[in-house]
Amino acid sequence: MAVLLLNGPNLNLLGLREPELYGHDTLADVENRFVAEAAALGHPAQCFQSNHEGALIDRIHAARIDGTQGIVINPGGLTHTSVALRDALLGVALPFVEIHISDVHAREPFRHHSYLSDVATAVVVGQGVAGYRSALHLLCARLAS
Ligand code: CA2
Repeated sequence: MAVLLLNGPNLNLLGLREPELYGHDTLADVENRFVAEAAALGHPAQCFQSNHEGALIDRIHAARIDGTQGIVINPGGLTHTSVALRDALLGVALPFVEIHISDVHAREPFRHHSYLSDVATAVVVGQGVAGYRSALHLLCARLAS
């Protein structure tokens, strides 16, 4: 059962800017660990990052027919704005876990609302990049249930 890691706008800057908020690991570090951890759990994994809402939506649509069984997604700032991303995830009807590196509830009020959380299998916030591993485990538990 293949899993997909999606990262949204600006997450390509991981490890390069704002380490106090997002840590020192790069996106490549996060993706490599995700693929290795997924393999250890018996799941092939693919990773995709884009700064473009439409490209993320296209990748979610492709997941419907490429064997993907579940998605871990950090939608970045689109979390707080995108009905279209919500519609895409609901449209493909794949289970997904939402992850945020920072504690969005301890930040600006506009980060407190997510267009995805109420339809997510689980939401992980504020664990730093270790949250990607937690999100993967939550997704795999859902896939095994
Ligand atoms: O905490 C998270 O993971 C966020 O999804 C990150 C988004 C932010 O808009 C959300 O409210 C919470 C921002 C991603 C920006 O990523 C950067 C990483 C390193 C340096 C600069 C930006």
